Amino acid sequence: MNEIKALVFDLYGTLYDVHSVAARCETCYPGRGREISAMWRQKQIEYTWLRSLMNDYCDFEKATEDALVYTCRYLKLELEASTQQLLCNEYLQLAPFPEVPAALRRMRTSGLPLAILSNGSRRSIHEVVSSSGLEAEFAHLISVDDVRVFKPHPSVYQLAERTLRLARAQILFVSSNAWDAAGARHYGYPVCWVNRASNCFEELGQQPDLVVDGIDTLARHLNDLQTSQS
Ligand code: LAC
Repeated sequence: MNEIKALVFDLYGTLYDVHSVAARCETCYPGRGREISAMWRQKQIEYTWLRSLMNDYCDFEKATEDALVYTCRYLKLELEASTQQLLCNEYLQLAPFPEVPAALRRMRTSGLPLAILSNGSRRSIHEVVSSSGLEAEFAHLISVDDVRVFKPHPSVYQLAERTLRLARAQILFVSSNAWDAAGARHYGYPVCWVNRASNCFEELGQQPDLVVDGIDTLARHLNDLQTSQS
């Protein structure tokens, strides 16, 4: 942890709240919003894993759309084309978690380059980050589009190392998705797991180096680390 020269963040669920789409789901399907958004997210992740195993890459928007279609069919809800488009668009305008903007600013002004490494397509990462006004905080927005496979495939984690031109031991990888944190740790990054909901970690033979309850706690931790080194 003492050698950290850059921070690389996961996007969905780590910096941005994917369940902010629940409100929109609720307006389309009253009483079912949370159920739809939870299953939609789970299916979206499953489809990225399955596509990777099948060696049949599609971009994240397509996986997201397919997951919504499946979810509505499973729950026996009619999905009109206009609703499909409305809900999928919501994924391009996710809200950051409340503590994120100030915590990112604090970390960036302390001199550490910040980047995002996400399963999102170039377009979706760019749209989410710019619609929340946080673009200036990041030195790099890195998409799996460049390798056409999804996390936790090692070639995705390698993208950050290459882009930042740093050794993996110098990059702190930050994710609230425990499976992603395990994948990054297996690749060789020091890892911070953002555990907002007091969940248990995955049983994948890896453990995070640091566990925090929010990005603001990570910013404080890094500040303390820098102060103790100076
Ligand atoms: C991402 C997903 C894994 O942003 O949350 O890559």
